[in-house]
Amino acid sequence: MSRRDTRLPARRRRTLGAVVAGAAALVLGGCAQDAPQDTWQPAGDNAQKIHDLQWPVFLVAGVIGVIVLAVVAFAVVRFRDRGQPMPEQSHGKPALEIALTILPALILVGVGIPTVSTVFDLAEEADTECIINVTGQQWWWEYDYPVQDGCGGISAPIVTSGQLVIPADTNVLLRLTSRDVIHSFWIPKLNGKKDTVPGRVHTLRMQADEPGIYAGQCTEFCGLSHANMKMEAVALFPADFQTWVANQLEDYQAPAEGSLAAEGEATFTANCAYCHQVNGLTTTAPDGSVTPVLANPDEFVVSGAAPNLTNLMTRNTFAGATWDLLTEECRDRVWNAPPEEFGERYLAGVSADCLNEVDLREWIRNAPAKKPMYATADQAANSGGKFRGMPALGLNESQIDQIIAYLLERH
Ligand code: HEC
Ligand SMILES: [Cu+2]
Repeated sequence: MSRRDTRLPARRRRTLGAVVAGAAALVLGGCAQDAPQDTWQPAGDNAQKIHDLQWPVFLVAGVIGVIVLAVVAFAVVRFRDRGQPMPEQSHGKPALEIALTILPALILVGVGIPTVSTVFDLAEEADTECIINVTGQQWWWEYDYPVQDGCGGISAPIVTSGQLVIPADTNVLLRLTSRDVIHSFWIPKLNGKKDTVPGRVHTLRMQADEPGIYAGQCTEFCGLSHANMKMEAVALFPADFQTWVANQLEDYQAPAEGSLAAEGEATFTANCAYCHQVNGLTTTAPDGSVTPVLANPDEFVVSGAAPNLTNLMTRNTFAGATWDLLTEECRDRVWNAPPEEFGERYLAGVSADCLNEVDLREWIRNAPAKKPMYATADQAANSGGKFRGMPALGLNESQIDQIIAYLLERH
């Protein structure tokens, strides 16, 4: 066999150069874009600790990777079979072997020490200032705030969903569990991920330097609508957080008699309240006796829970933070608010002008058509008559009008 030129022809070299430059532009362009779930843009202490570990490890591993690939490529090209005689066979080079054992061992120790120390730092709980329980279920997250002196003081339990509201610059400890299958909680800009496992409680620290909204996504495949199981952490200055707590704990205000919202209250009580709790909602019997309306989702939903709809319009999103309660314009005003103004805009909640009525209507009309759920009667029959998610309830449009008027009022 004759020796061939190992260099690529000029034209192919140019093509290869263009491909490499194009790929690099794509990768770099991707990094520069606005990426709400970017681990390379930490926004709190815990994410920062992970970041301080990941970039040097990535750098070292990257350099080693490039060197190894280059050496392999060189060996493949330079020593390829050209019919040359067999090279002289040798057995071992002790100096080289020892060096190539010690060097990686040192690199691994160099990576291992900061890794273990970061793992311990992230597991720290002694400095916790605020505790929130987080429960995953198909396909949304519930947050409940137990009574505590932390978080600036919470005098009665608060239960909400979708958006995890936390005080900024505060060490929050999440206690995570699940009501059905394994899910995983991850707000990339604030910390790493943590699985939520039925029957177990795992803890995860959260701290955000600045007020704002931090997006996340369930990261453990959990069934049909796994991709529609998102969450957002909303950080507020501690004073704004106090206002949020006070808003959540406000007494129930019944809609004005004779209003559309009052009809909505009755329609809601009849069609929704057996799954969804609204704190303070009552019914009055003809004899004048007042009974609290208590949800009993245990009987109807596999997970035994449905989102608490008290003050729904203080949230910006619904159904696993998958749809906005705000129109695009109003949403942008909140998401792009400067940190000093963010609290005020978030606490304004969803007004009638800002309501994204299209998605909410579609949801109430036929939730499974919007978000795939095992929520037909047939499918429920396979789960002991219980739904996984919210079934279609067959309401007519004027009933939906009433319910929306009702949900728009603060209760
Ligand atoms: C059989 C129980 C059940 C009934 C009845 C029911 N829902 Fe739901 N609903 C659910 C479940 C479960 C979810 C969570 C689904 C998800 O996000 O994947 C939900 C989610 C919602 C959400 C989103 C809340 C949030 O914070 O994410 C709204 C709004 C809602 N339902 C409104 C209603 C209204 C209005 C009615 C009555 C017309 C109603 N639901 C009846 C079970 C029910
Ligand atoms: Cu999930």
